[in-house]
Amino acid sequence: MKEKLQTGLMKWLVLFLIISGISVSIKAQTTITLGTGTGQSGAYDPSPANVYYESRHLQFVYTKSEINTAGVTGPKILTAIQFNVSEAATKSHSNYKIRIGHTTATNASSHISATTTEVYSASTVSFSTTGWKTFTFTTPFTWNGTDNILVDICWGVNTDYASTGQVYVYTPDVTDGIRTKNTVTTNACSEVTDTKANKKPQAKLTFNPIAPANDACADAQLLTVYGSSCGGSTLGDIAGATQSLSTNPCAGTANDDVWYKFVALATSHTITVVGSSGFDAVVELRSGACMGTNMLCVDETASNGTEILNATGLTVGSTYLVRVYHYWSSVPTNTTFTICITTPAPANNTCATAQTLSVNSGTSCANPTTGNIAGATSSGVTMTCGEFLMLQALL
Ligand SMILES: [Ca+2]
Ligand SMILES: [Ca+2]
Repeated sequence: MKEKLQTGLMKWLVLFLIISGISVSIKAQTTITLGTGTGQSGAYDPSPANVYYESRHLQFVYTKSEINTAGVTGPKILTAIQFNVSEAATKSHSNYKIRIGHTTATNASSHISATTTEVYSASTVSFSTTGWKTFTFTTPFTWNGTDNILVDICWGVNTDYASTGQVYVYTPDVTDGIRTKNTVTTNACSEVTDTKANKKPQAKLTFNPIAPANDACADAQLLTVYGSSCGGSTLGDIAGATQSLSTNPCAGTANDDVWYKFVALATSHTITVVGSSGFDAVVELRSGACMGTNMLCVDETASNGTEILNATGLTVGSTYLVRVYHYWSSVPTNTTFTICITTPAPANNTCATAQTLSVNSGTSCANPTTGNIAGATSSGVTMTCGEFLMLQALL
């Protein structure tokens, strides 16, 4: 009870620190800014905002190297892109499409024929105000972390044109920073780009972590069940995980749960989860097929604590589910933990607690007793049977 009270107080203290603005966690989502300076793309030159041509097909590249330098390493999910509008466009864009692909090209010196994913499309887009304009992708792009990122934008055919719509570009100019195909009465989206300029748009890219392999119950990771001691903990990570169950019978907010499963070797097992610094683990045991039925929850410690779930009443040979998540809705500074399943010693593990057997009255065993050595440890008796006799025979 006292421990629970302390844990509760600790959680409220952490909540107070968060509300007070004293950050104890960081968002897993990361936004980086690429390019600096006050150079502009030009009234007629290609840019995501310009409306001088009724239709345009643009290509430009953000390199792995510059993304890494800005603090992001892949693989990651690219979820949004922003451009910094320096001069508003006085006409709107029709049928605006943003497509993203992998490329080994480091600039837009040649047309890039990479496979792309259409991440955003809209029948009308307006760059009518200055400042950062955000495009949140309806289909996020999974960046492999090794290639450069091709941004391929097209629109048209617009109903009108004007020599307006500029964005801030890398300053000084980047050689072959952007390329375009310009058309007036036909749509350029599938046209090969044929004109290049040294005006690479500044951008903000937003990345999310890739979901862990065991994010969904159906992909629960099978854990080894050890004997009396842990033969090796499994490292878990909730980075990028999302909520699997709409209702949560345990404490906290399960918006980042990951799943494990194990086959019971005994009627009791001990599940030990140790959270890293900042990680406040909640552990749940569930039975049955996915998502299963709640059997037990444990949340006795706060950040960096050890949670011990004592599972009892298990059926030997049955598969059970274990769900682990961070107590708070925010993403912890460290998203990892370790998990290990061990087996408590059986009741008759020692000579002093030897089990009394029923003696069958006849010559047949009508009333057998089931035994289980899972979790049993050596009682220190000198070996006189089995392997010892086998050794003698070999000698
Ligand atoms: Ca999940
Ligand atoms: Ca906890």
